[in-house]
Amino acid sequence: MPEPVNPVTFPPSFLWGAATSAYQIEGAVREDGRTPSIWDTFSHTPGKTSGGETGDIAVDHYHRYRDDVALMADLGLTAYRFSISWSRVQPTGRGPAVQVGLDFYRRLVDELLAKGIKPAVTLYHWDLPQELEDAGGWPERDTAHRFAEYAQIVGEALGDRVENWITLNEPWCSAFLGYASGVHAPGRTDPVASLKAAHHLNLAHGLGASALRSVMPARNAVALSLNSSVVRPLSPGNAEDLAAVRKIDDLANGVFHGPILKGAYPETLLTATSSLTDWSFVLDGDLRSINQPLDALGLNYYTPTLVSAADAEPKGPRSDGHGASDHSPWPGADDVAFHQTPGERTEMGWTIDPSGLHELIMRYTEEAPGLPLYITENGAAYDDKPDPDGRVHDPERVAYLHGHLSAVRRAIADGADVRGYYLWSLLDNFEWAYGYEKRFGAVYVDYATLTRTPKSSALWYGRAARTGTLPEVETA
Ligand code: IFM
Repeated sequence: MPEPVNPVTFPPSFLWGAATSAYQIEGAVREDGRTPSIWDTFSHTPGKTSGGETGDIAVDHYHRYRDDVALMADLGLTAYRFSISWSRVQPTGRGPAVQVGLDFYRRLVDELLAKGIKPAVTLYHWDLPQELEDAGGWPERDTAHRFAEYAQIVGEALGDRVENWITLNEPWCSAFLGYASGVHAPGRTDPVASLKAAHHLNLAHGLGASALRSVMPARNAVALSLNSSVVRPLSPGNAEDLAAVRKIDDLANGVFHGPILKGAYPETLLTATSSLTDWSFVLDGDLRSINQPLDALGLNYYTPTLVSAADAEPKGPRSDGHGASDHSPWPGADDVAFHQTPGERTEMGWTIDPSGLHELIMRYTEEAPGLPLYITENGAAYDDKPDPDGRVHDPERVAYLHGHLSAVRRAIADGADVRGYYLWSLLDNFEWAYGYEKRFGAVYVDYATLTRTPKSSALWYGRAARTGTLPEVETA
């Protein structure tokens, strides 16, 4: 008889982490030789972010990192995923490194290790040095080679003390929100450029993974984080809706996991985009470079995507949750309509559905057997406000975390090898085109004073981290 599984207790080695990214929290954008990234340029362009907000100060983590690490340690977190600002380390995106830039990350890592928190480094979380964008950006092949050089520099500097590495975060957003719908930096709206960008991001991942491995101890793990979509049909029995699912699944998932995990782009993707490009930018040997063995895969999950054939429903504004633009982030998919999944939603308008996380984990467990998985992002934005006594009570986020962590636990019981979970996000921060309007943090930040106050979700999550068991959730 198999052992009965305690539904809320996790394996002892499970990592309980939180995640952030450089541009969203660091600030100090003009200090110590850092030059503008595409997000500095974009956020300073009128009309691109809510209220014209920028990451100039963000939550000033660059100066307050010691306190932020102490906060994580007090909560009881065992892991922290952060990203490196390429423009701090290699201001022009090429050439020698700036030691003072690397020193900031060395100090951060040392502080984490001293407090028993395992660091996970993301090399690229959307902030391309502006000079590389001026030279063509991700649609330009050379950017992948520049990324490999940068990966090697960071691997040499931190490879002795950081075991967990992520090359790219959510390359889908970099390629399709950055170059097709234009709601993210650099704000271009060219579908062909977005497909080239996707390929060069894949190439950057492959070349970057090899570069890291050439300079790091073999024990270190190299992964990437995909915002793999769980795509569902409006009418499961309708063949046209199922074709729409195939198309969006290829554009959201297959375009990355095809070459990375299987060494080929899906034939259905090549066909669906054939009126836009013949993919001749994929050169001989690229797929071999991209298809590096991975040590782990990072999955970022927030909400499922619901689609149908476009003529099944009257055409309305696209509701795929990726921001308003007249330009679609889905090249070659004008015949697909997006629908709001029914159910309760977070402040982003994203439907809460933990079953999607379970489905995603089981999909990769089947498609990439033996590959350890991490949930490298999951969380929710709510309109949090301090009570008169200064405490921040966020029971909706506690319920969200409980639901999604329970889904992870169920997947582990179903045979998935999930090694850790990183809550998005440690702190309220700059939510890209939404500016500071959406609060994803487990820790509340007062943007006027930059003081940090752990919300009740942070305390709840800290208890989970310390005990390895999900505490009960308050019911209203
Ligand atoms: O804030 C972002 C993060 O930078 C990437 N993944 C999704 C989060 C919430 O939108």
